[in-house]
Amino acid sequence: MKHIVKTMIAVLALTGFAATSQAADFKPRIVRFGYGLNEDSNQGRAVKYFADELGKLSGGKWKVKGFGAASLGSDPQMQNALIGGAQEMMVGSTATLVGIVSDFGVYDLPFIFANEKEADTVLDGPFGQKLLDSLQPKGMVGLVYWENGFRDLTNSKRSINKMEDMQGIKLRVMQNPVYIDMFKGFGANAVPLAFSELFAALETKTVDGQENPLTTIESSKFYEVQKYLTITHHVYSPWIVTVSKKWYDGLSADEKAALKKAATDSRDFERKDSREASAKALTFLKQKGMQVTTVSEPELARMRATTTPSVDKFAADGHAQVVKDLQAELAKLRK
Ligand code: KDG
Repeated sequence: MKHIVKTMIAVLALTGFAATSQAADFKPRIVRFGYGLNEDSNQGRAVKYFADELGKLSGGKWKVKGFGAASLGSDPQMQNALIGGAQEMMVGSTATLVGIVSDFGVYDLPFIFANEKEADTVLDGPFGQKLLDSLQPKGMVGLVYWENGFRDLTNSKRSINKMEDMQGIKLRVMQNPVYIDMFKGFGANAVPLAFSELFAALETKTVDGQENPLTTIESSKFYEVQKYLTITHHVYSPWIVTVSKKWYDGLSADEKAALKKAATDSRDFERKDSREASAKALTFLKQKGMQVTTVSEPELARMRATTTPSVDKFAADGHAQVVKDLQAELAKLRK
């Protein structure tokens, strides 16, 4: 009798197991995940984390392949590949999305977020979700935001301690009107250029400087071609993880749930990893010989005052509501 009972328990367990694995509806898939930074960067490490996580959640049926260093193209080129269904996934800057949904320019407004906590709360809350959702009619699905980080200045010509020191500096900026207006307001000669072309432009002195978070300055080895680093934290820059809507619409409910879970888990991993890497980057860059200055609070206040026209121009260009909504979210946080 005992033998029969044991056999029945084994059969039930196996049936139950089989039912569970059949309930999880995953097809074998290859997912091409493109990104712009090097594999050995906060962005590359998070793509690998995401790939490992989704491999586990799909029972090994999904193979996520990371393509770094803009090997699948620049951010705008990858965005078009997702919209056309030629590529499944990418992570890039929200700043390069303004050609698809111009309201994303709100995240480029200078001195908007005071710290990472504010950024996390707004990006992961209803305000950030509304912008993620605005991509769907355009052929992309926004999953989550990762952290690019607070941006600082580097250049090869001189130490920058005040706005006037930027006069005449050919400064590469992202291909985005808010950045162009902001740095023109500081007195620099703003040169919009794709990230994938930036190192070569710095090396050949086509441009004198650029602005990016410390983690990017380190992982992209800008310290090899830039002598001066100025800590300004002038913008908090998000990355955004997106998928092709053409591809996404063909996924099962289980596959969509696993994709979202892996994306959310990778967001939390990436932010922690980025902040740890950022805390170490300044020491590393000093050891690599960069001359570091930090702009004083009074000088930052002067810089902030000159950015008002660029903020007003962005609002006047049909973005008054999104600016108002973001300022309302921040006011709630700061009560
Ligand atoms: O994929 C890399 C870029 O999207 C990102 O690093 C953008 O900060 C950026 C820059 O300066 O282009």
